[in-house]
Amino acid sequence: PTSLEKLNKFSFERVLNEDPLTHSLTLLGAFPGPAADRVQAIVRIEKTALDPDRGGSFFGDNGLVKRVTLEESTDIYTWLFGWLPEERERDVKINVICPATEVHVHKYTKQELVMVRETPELYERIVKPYISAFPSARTQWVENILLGHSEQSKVLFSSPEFLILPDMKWDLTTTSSLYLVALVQDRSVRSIRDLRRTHIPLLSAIRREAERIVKEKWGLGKGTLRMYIHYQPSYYQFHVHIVNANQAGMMSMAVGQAHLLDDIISLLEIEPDEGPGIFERMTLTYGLGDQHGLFKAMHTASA
Ligand code: M7G
Repeated sequence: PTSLEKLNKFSFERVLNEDPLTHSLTLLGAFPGPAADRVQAIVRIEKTALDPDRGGSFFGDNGLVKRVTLEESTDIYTWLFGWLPEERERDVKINVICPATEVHVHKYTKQELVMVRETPELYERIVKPYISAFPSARTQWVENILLGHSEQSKVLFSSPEFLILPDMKWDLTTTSSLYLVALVQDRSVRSIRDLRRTHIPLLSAIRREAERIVKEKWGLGKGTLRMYIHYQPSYYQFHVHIVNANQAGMMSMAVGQAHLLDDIISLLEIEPDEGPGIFERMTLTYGLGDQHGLFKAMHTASA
């Protein structure tokens, strides 16, 4: 569905999630398929940010705010609801996944989080087999980028070891919400559990190149980036999130799930030369949604 005419064919089934913080709704429904069938789809609608260039245009004789209702007024504080004119540009951003699989439906359904403690033993017994059985189709998009089949023109840095390119979440222009991703070529590194001392040069190179790129392309200097790795990630092909340090409040930065690249490098630096690696020995604690493929097994087994 690439036009309003096609979007209007959406048959709504139910709300998967609602998030007042991001002003968004995630809907499940279907679009007509090629053979009079129905194709399951997820549509996420999000109110767009207000344009700072219009900061001076909200009030006044011909201001953007056309109507208000008073909610409350006490002492020096007042709050009201306001209506902007219908012709306001780009009110919402619409993201569509079609066809959407059951895995997508689970991923986008509002989830109850529980914290689980993954010991090295639970990793070996539950998580490692789960990662090994992960359908390769789900990381096809990474494979396409690594092989140079997709998003090639967007790649900002490329070496035999890794690529850096804009994350799908970024609008490619707003530097305050800059979001890049580094994708590692080595398919054997599935998650931070696989990192060893020998990976320090790779991780340091990602850090160095990311800092160089944002400086050269967007003038973002020292200390402007927050770089982290998810555990659990959604995709078990090693990658690093590279985000503007001032970008706040994203759920994907939650403590437990996001591990600073700097901390990981530092831990590897103190890893002994002999014996099992630090990430082989650590208990990793994280929040798991009740729709996650690991939820049942980990919730039952976790201490
Ligand atoms: P993650 O930690 O595995 O999972 O990160 P998350 O989605 O729960 O954060 C994967 C990252 O890759 C996310 O930041 C996605 O926005 C990003 N991403 C996902 N896809 C399917 C694409 C894509 O096709 N292109 C690009 N450039 N980024 C993607």
